[in-house]
Amino acid sequence: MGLSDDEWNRVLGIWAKVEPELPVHGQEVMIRLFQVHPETQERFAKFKNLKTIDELKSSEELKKHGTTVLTALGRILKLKNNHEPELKPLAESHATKHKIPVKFLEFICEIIVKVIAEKHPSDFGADSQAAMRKALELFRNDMASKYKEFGFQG
Ligand code: ZNH
Repeated sequence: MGLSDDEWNRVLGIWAKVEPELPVHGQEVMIRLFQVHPETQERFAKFKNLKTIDELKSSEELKKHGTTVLTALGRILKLKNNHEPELKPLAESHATKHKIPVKFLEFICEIIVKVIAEKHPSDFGADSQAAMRKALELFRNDMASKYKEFGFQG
């Protein structure tokens, strides 16, 4: 199910506030993902040995990866319902190379909403949060159907 113009405006409006500090948001999202769902950290050869919160916080690589993830997500969001060309290579690598279950995508999406809500309490009210959840659900659903095309059940 698609989003209305008003919903897309809300999604892209808050994203414009996230963008100037993408690395800070990305780092927080990754650390939170690993802390709340430790099984996700195991999927990263390059991060699974970071044990303590201090190690996670001081890893420049982790910050860089968080930035990569949110940059890719931002590109997809900005394409609204026409994200297929941007989504396809991501679905392919996550299905065939990284093998990341859809459940893990759900985890990270929920954390993204929470991190944005904490960092932008006055700009990300209930309606905007609902719109963002809807956009992320669209992203996940389309990732899941592409996964199947690549032979990964997710
Ligand atoms: Zn991911 C990688 C995005 C989620 C895991 N990723 C990546 C990249 C990007 C991304 C852009 C680079 C390129 C390729 O493709 O490879 N992700 C993303 C996004 C999301 C995600 C947008 C959502 C939102 N991931 C995820 C999750 C997980 C993952 C959830 C798990 C758990 N990734 C991953 C891995 C990798 C990636 C493992 C590889 C890393 C290295 O470098 O090693």
